[in-house]
Amino acid sequence: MSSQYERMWSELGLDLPAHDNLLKVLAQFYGDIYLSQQGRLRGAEYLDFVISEVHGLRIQELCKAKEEGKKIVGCFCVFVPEELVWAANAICVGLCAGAEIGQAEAERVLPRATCALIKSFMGFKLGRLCPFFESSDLVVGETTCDGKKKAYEILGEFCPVHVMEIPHMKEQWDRTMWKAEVLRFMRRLEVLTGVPITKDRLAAALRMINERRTVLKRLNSLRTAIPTPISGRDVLLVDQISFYDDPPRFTKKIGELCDELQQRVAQGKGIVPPETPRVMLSGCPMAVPNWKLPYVVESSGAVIVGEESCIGTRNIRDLVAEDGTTLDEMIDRIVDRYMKIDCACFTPNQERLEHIVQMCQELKVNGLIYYTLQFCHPYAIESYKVEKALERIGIPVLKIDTDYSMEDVRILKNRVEAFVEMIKG
Ligand code: BJ8
Repeated sequence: MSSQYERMWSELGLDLPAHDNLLKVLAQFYGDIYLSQQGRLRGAEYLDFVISEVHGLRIQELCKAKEEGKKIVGCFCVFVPEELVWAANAICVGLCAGAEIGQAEAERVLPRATCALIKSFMGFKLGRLCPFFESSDLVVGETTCDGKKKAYEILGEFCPVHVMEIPHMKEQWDRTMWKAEVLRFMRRLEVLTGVPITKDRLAAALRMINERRTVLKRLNSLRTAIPTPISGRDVLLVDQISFYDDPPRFTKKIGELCDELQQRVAQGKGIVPPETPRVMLSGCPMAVPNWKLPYVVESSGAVIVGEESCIGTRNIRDLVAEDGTTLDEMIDRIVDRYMKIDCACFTPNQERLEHIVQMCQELKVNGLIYYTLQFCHPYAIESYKVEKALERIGIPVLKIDTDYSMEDVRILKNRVEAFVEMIKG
């Protein structure tokens, strides 16, 4: 891919040697973790293609859109109402935050004891490694956890950043504040693009994003079958790609993959024997190319059947109601939908516990792996309540606290293998 796109990357200002290195690591990872799987669906060719062109064709599309006057808006958090971005005729993209590369750059401005996700996005920006970042006309941050909130102040020295104030409770006052924030974001987008967000434009954007969430819901419902018809790794990849690819194309391709999956389920076929221990992951989001733990789990005799995470069910559980007839009613529907997010940044956060219990029961899991990135206090502290809630329904929990390095893979594998042996019994 390198020579074909080198000019584009250079015009975007990427550090070409460092970027080449990133692509090499990505290709090797992908080969080892994804292409080595047996019995994948034909529809997985779309996933392979998107990943092989993630810094190529997709970026070319973004550059073309920019030439035509469109703006690119980069985001990190599922709290950012992307419907507004599309309604303002801009393109919304998720920014990379799942690789260790760039960490040394990040540690020039951030304390070492910062979570890997924050260090990763800072490293990508400072190291000029990510063409999505370099294409973005605006980066949207949020005041979810303290690490992110303070890191965006620094990031703002290197690119235009808009920070959304996120409520941390769910009282009436919090909703009022959140609606004001949504409206402030809407104005910022209108100034950025010069396109007023109208009722019709917003209705079309709501529909488009609802359709994407609906196809992901279908995928998640099909994978509940026993034997499991698709690997957790592949479903995670689908979730990750949903943040990058063009929404209508993604919805169509994943719809086709679901049709194939449905046939497989009807034939009673699985990618693993029916007695394979079923595991659910819960906790911090796994951004591309953070595939370490899913690989460890699925190469240790278990299969992942659900992800309680933002790159997982949290982002697709709720749709925005499409019954608003005025612009203000539509904004209200957006406000209400996003207030249902149960990120660990909220207090209290009883809904999350209920969702986890419900998922474990519906997916018939044998065990839950609670995943935290080192130095992530919201998710690490909330693990106490999750473990207690699951103890009440007899689901064993394994807690994994790690980062993006590969140094602990052996240790993780030993711990996961022991857990899988235990839940098998
Ligand atoms: S809505 S989960 S995407 S904030 S892992 S940076 S919390 S220290 S990512 Fe998140 Fe939005 Fe919540 Fe979802 Fe901080 Fe923890 Fe790091 Fe985190």
